[in-house]
Amino acid sequence: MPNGAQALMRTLVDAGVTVCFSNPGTSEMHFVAALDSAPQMRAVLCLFEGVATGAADGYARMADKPAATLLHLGCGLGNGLANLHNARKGRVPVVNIVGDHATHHVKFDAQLQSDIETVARNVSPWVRTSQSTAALCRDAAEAVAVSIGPPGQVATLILPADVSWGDGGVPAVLPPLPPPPLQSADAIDAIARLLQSGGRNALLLGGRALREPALVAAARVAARTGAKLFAEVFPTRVERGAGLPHVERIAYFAELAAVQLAGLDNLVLVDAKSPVSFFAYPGKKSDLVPDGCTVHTLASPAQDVQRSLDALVARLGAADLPPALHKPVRPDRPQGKFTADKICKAIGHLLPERAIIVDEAQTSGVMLPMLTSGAPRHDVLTLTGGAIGQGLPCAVGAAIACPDRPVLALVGDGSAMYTIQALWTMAREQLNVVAVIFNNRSYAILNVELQRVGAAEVGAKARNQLDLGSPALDFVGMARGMGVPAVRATTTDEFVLALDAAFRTPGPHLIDAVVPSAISGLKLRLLPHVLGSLERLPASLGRTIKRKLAP
Ligand SMILES: Cc1ncc(C[n+]2csc(CCOP(=O)(O)OP(=O)(O)O)c2C)c(N)n1
Repeated sequence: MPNGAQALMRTLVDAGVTVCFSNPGTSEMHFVAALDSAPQMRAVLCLFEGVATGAADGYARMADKPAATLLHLGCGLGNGLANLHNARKGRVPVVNIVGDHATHHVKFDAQLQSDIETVARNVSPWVRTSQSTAALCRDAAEAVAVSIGPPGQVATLILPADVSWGDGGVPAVLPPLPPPPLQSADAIDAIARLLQSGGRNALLLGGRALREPALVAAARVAARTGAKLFAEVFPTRVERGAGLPHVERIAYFAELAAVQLAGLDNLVLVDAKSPVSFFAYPGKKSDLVPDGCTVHTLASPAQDVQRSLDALVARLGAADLPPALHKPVRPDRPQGKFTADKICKAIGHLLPERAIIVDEAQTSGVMLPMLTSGAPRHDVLTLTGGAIGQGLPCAVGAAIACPDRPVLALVGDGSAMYTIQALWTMAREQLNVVAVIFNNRSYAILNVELQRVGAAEVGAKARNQLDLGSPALDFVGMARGMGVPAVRATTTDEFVLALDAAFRTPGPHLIDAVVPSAISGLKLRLLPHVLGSLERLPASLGRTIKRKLAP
């Protein structure tokens, strides 16, 4: 008869959960011991819980199934919350196993005792403290099923130590997963009619609608009706590049998003949320849906996205229409002054086939979508919940999910420092990750935000809160100290050579790219014009932006 932990391990593996990103403590020791009873379970040690949770997020985005995390009580879970928040916003399945004190120990309120359920609830709609060894595996199977959804979500199973060590564990099987419902025929019919009505219409694609089959279906709808295709501002995973349909991402800056959406009569949501401004700003609207535009839902996150889109294509008689696809086109090798834009250009120039880009480049990545749109097909994973410190961990998970694909993590220096320990896991697991740190020695985006919120006075003390230059961060030293080969690039040539070499050599690499802030000084004042050059905006729209936003 297995103990609780051994039966739990079996249950997870049988349910398809075969990777566990762990940072354990004493209350999880039986779970740790049980790892050796399950050869199919890969256990990946992470040196901070935020790395474990971000890695589970990245893994599930690419593997299309959940990984487990193993976290130590309320404090360990709390350390992992920011990246669980990103997973929640991205509707990504994650199964947290959080150890707890043995049930008879709780009343003593020992040092690490805390209310774990309360910590979990903010990110995890499904939370359960398993009450007995006999019930444990049924709870675990339910957690996996709930996490898969759709919609994908975070499920948290709290595992008291005595439930884990108790005898009498009974492995359980995953309950049947009912197929997600299709949008009603009436609703699809109504959407087909309005798309053919001749107004200005658009589809807003999110979640699973940004994968190739859904993109192709959406592109057929666009070809038939003239509807525009938008993507959510921070997609969970978008498949893009040469040979795939193009979608314009809604801009982070609400001023620009408003211009993108201006004049729409109908906006059709496909596994996406109606667009809102990232933050509130004095005197500005939070809801980005323009006045006079009606919002419709073709597929909610709980519905079958692909079949709903296919039904719309069939209803429009568009199944045989050729979708508009991106042609293969790469930028030339960059030259001249070393800037963040040159890095994006070098990436467009060199990106290997089937790369996975984890984009936490912040201000430095503004030109990335444009400069990679015709690169060989690739996936982009973005900061779905805006909680920084996600890029390096997410790359760990993506590389474990797809060991045969190159992973490129693009990370701002400020963002990198939240979860820099991820480098150690990359080295230990010998993951094919190239990490590019945009070392602009600043929280540059916050300089922009300082302007945008209309703060009355900006003095030296305020500016100092956004400055990372003193002392300068040595990412080469940090990477080498954790076993990751690293180089510093201070010129465009050095960067291109370093990136090329890193892509050609297996295992992890870090490039500490010392670049000026992409948006500082003059550029800060010219920001609206810089925004105007974003991905594939028609010239007329660019002119409108300049008119509306010029300082
Ligand atoms: C968990 C969390 N803490 C703080 C923030 C606020 N924040 C947003 S961007 C940012 C700075 C990012 O700096 P960096 O990664 O260097 O990119 P840059 O702005 O320089 O392009 C901060 C601190 C956040 N979004 N999430």
